[in-house]
Amino acid sequence: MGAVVWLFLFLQLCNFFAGFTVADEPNEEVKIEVVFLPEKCTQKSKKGDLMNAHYDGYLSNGTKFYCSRSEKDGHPKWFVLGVGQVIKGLDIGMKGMCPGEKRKLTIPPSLGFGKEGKADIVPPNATLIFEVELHHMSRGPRSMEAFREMDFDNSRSLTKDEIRKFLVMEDKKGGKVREDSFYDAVITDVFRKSDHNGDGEISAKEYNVYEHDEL
Ligand SMILES: [Ca+2]
Ligand SMILES: [Ca+2]
Repeated sequence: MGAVVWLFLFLQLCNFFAGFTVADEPNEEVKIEVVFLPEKCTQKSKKGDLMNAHYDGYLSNGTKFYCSRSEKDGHPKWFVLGVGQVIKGLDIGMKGMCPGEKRKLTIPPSLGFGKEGKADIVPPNATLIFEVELHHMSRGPRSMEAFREMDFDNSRSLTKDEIRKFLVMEDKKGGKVREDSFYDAVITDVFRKSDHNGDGEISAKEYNVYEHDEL
């Protein structure tokens, strides 16, 4: 459970592809090919899940334009599925996956970077091919269960001290407590992104931004 909260915090630091929006074009679909399916597949990804995955992106001529394995020491990427943190084609194409599964996704321009493309990386109107591998997933990082675990005094809001206490506690369990400056940086970043009214606490409402986002 504590891990989920950590993921929430890391997620705040990791917003790859965030903010790209594309027009809905319902007749264009993501083509999904399952490349590898583990024997055991009891849990399937759904909207709001926290995903930890590798994804390599290619243009249709085979040029690799993105490789999660060569960035950030090759750590798989964290993102929340289905809420626009990645391009729409990935949000759609990575639903219903189980941990360990590999897929090849062919994403039309309208569900990728559209007419504009992306700077010098993806040309306009490009069809994208992604090879994705889901390593791990968990319930959404913004679950209220995670919130309650951090809200030590049950005040329905989180102070910096509560979050710090929680992180240190989790790290103690894991056997490696880090420098104060590390926690300071994480907490500052979390508050910058989540404390919308700037009152120095993260309320339940500020925390759980996805609660009303379900279809
Ligand atoms: Ca509290
Ligand atoms: Ca607040």
